[in-house]
Amino acid sequence: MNRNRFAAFAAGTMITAASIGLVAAPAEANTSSSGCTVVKPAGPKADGYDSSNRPMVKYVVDVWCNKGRSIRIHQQRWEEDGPNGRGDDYLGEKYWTQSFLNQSGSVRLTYRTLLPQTWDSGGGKEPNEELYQKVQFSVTEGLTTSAWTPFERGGASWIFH
Ligand SMILES: [Ca+2]
Ligand SMILES: [Ca+2]
Repeated sequence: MNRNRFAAFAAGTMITAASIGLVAAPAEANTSSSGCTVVKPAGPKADGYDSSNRPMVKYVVDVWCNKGRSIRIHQQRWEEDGPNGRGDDYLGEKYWTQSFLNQSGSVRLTYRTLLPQTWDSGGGKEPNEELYQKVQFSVTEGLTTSAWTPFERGGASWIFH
């Protein structure tokens, strides 16, 4: 390898290492249990308007399971008032069940709903909502069903009215 080719090789190696670092960091925040993984839940995104012109938001939960698993997912939706979760507004919950009996795979679960109007800790109407979701799950394989994982809380999205 001549000097120029080596320099190009070394630069390419460094870029690869940096890329791996960027990819690995969020993966550590995922939750895995009993052959399934749920990606750390993201904050919802603004998602257009309903037929009455009210703003909508969309929540996404990404799930991956090994073959032979059935997963039950429990989502709670909250609005942040803080600090440390005290005074946060509970907005609702949803359950999904997905089966991966014949092959491993992934699925993206979505839930679209109205942007809520909540109150801040001082009793005023919020000009923007800080929305987040918490997700836990349980996995069934054959006759065995795992305990629910602890809730994993995602980051909050600021969505303006
Ligand atoms: Ca708030
Ligand atoms: Ca609030």
